[in-house]
Amino acid sequence: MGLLDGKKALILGVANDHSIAWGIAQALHAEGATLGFTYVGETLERRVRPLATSLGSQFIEPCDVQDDAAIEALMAKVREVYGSLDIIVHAIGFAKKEELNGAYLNTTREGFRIALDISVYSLTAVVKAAQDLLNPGASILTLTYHGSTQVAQNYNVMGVAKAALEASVRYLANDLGPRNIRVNAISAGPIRTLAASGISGFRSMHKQFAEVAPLRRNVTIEDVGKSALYLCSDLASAMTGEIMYVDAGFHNISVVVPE
Ligand code: NAD
Ligand code: 0WE
Repeated sequence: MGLLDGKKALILGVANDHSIAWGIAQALHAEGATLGFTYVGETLERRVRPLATSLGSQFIEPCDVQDDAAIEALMAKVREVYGSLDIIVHAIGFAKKEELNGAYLNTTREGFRIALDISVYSLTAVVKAAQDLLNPGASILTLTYHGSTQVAQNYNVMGVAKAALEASVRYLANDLGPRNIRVNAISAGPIRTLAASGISGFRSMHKQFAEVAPLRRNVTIEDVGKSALYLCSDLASAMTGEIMYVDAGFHNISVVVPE
């Protein structure tokens, strides 16, 4: 008996086995969920296919969330193969690399548009396209970061995007609540994924995090997977519009006194 026996989940955002979406996929699979995956581009398809197959999934479809037609085509395929959905995991975020360095005030109009389109609007677009497929009791989950509410050096336009994403979670929760569909976000501590590689200063920030966080350690994709399982299951039946921190307690700390 699994917590998610008979549930059908669509996972957006697996790039490789370091991805947060992959940690979540493994946790949902372990409790009996049937999984479908999406990818962008042929390079990532070659990475995602074997991972999906290893969890018994045959649903692996392309979807660039910047493209409404691609989202529509994805949902048409979901309808054809699964008929309905119980879980959507949105683990997608992107800004141009130049925007994640230096002062926020140098953000370009185009850089702002791209970051908010891919990292924020995509959640609304996906939910909108999936609305007729969602079963009562369905759960939608996205990933955010504390740079939404407090300044994180260099996170810049992504911080603004995450603030808008968190607000989107509350509005979507209000829209879908009457159908008993829940929408939540996990705010994860820094994890060394593809999206974190090549960020200047990430290594030292990651190291410092473990020294300051109450649990004195970093967060893993398995940690996020377990919390995601809770939010996606009936255990969280009255939680919606919530931003749940999975950050070893870091966000509650203000001043640090060296030990
Ligand atoms: P990742 O690189 O493994 O995943 C990011 C995913 O976004 C990739 O699979 C990529 O293909 C996808 N993506 C980018 N542009 C896309 C597009 N146009 N269409 C469809 N997919 C697109 O990195 P991750 O760290 O696992 O990121 C997942 C989520 O977690 C992101 O929202 C990120 O902001 C968030 N997050 C990450 C951390 C961290 O420290 N790694 C912390 C908190 C929140
Ligand atoms: O949300 C994220 C990752 C965001 C991200 C990362 C990249 C790197 C490569 C979005 N777009 C891109 N585009 C690229 O070309 N995190 C929470 C991880 C992260 O990213 C940071 C962080 C942290 C933490 C960037 C600057 C400062 C801190």
